[in-house]
Amino acid sequence: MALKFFQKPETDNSDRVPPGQYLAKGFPVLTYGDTPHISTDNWQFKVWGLVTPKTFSWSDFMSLPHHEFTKDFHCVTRWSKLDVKWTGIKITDFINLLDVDPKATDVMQHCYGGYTTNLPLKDFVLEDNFFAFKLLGEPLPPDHGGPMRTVIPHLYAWKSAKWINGLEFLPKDELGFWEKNGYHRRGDPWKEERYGG
Ligand SMILES: Nc1nc2c(c(=O)[nH]1)N[C@H]1C(S)=C(S)[C@@H](COP(=O)(O)O)O[C@H]1N2
Ligand SMILES: [Mo]
Repeated sequence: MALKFFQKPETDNSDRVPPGQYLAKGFPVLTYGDTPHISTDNWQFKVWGLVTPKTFSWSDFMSLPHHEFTKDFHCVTRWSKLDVKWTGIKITDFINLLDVDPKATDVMQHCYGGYTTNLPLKDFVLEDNFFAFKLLGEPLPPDHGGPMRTVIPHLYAWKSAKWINGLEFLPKDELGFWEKNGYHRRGDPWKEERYGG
């Protein structure tokens, strides 16, 4: 069975690439400002707002179940990357540790370096969303958000917060960094929710 002499037909991924996007070569880095460097020893994660406030350490996070995720990634500047391989912790598993006030409808993700991005809770607390701490089996590189970022695969990648260090639970939507600068408040790549809205 000389299978290696036969090439698989080129896979047609066009149905996985949202309108107006093209496939990037490699995995571009997109950051506004400088890359913070945070060691896992000093890393802290806080929750506040409409939730019982708490601070978590790196080992608190690591004690939650780890999963492999293979997800497509779509940047609003029009590049997409298919099948990015991450290791992470489900956002649903983390949220289960918290005592969130039922009046909370939205969440602001906060990051080392000051970046913020907002989401309705119904877009945030989904089985497919996760905190990523490995990329291709290696510790997540600082440029890609290491030691820890979120990945929200169904929305444009500016919602996937690098160097995340906190969640603020809100009674209504508020705008994060790019959203204040004209990006869409939700950012569904299949509806091309790029700007405004
Ligand atoms: N903290 C922080 N998170 C961020 C950003 C940023 O500038 N700072 N950029 C966002 C944007 S616009 C994109 S496309 C992705 C890029 O992730 P990557 O650099 O790993 O490709 O991160 C998002 N998360
Ligand atoms: Mo982006």
